[in-house]
Amino acid sequence: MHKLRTAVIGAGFIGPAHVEAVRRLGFAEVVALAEVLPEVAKAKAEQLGLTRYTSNIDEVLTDPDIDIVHVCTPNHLHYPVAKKALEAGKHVLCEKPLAMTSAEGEDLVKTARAAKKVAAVHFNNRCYPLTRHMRALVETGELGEIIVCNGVYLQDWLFFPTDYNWRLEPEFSGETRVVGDLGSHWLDLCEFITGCRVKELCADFATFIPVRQKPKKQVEAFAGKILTSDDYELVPVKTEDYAAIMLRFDGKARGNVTISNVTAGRKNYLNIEIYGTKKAVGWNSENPNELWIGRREANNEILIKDPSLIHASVRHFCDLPGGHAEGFDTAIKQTVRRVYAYIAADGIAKGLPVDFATFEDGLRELRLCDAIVKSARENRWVQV
Ligand code: SOE
Repeated sequence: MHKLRTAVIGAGFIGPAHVEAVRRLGFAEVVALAEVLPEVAKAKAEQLGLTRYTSNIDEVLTDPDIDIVHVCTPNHLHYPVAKKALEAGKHVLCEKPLAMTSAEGEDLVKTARAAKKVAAVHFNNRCYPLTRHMRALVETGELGEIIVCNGVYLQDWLFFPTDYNWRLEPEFSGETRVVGDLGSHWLDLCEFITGCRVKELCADFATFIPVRQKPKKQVEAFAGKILTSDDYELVPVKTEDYAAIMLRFDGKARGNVTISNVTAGRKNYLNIEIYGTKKAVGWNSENPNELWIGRREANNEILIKDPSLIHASVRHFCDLPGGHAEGFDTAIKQTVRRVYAYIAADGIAKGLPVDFATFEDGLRELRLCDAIVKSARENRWVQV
């Protein structure tokens, strides 16, 4: 079989990380990069050593030589690009959130089923060795019955009124900001680890910076921190800087999560703590090679990521021995590897089990986001 051939659409913060992840697999190659602005397409392609680049997205979506399309654009393009790619017979790996609305998400799920193509969503936090270990501890009953799921997803890259990015604009980002961008990760991870499903929730939103100074040139996620330009215009902010959500799951579990990108000092801090009737576990994305294990009757422990120490069933999520840190980029590689292995094995035709987040999982997050927005607007508990 030939190497799988990939086109990456969108070359902002995450697109280059996808390019690198595909290259690390060995059985696939990135053959094209597409980006809306021609000068950005050219500059990014040169940086990444890609010879084929274009600002005509349709040209790569319909190219018969491309097998897989990675959708790494701003959110508003996820739906049209993923849909067109599926209809052109491509497999798709789409960044989260899957779409701008649940209706778009439903249509993408239908389109993927009809196309019989692999349709994956990039929830990379599922693919750290220690988040998989947490899941294995739940599945084997070692935590007991889950009673409390608690956490945060905090960042500070929009802390100043001069910090700006397309994620602040609902036309590009969607109705929510931190909930769709960060909450979707936390909620997906929580349901994935625990197997508990949120059935009701109550949300509180705040926008602490109601007016921002928008730079007159384009700024990527996180990059505004080093911007020196004083060429700004004042714009009102329509989406939330902060959300706090109380959760009731099916079964006994209760939980809460706080999400923000205006919290000083927290760079990209997803923290999740799962408390069971036997013991507890806690993990965070800024220190992903350590897992806290909490007990009542004995000392607490720190488990260091090490293939010889983590659950045997998830050992294959470690590529390196203990003491050799694996991080954000490795989790992306692990996700991409599983999607590509499934494609290479003809997983749909053979009915193989999937080991990555699908468009159905992406739709689940969109529905949770809808319920969260409704709850915050109506100031009440909402059923999912
Ligand atoms: C920006 O908030 C962002 O890049 C998210 O869009 C990603 O999904 C997250 O991994 C890191 O932060």
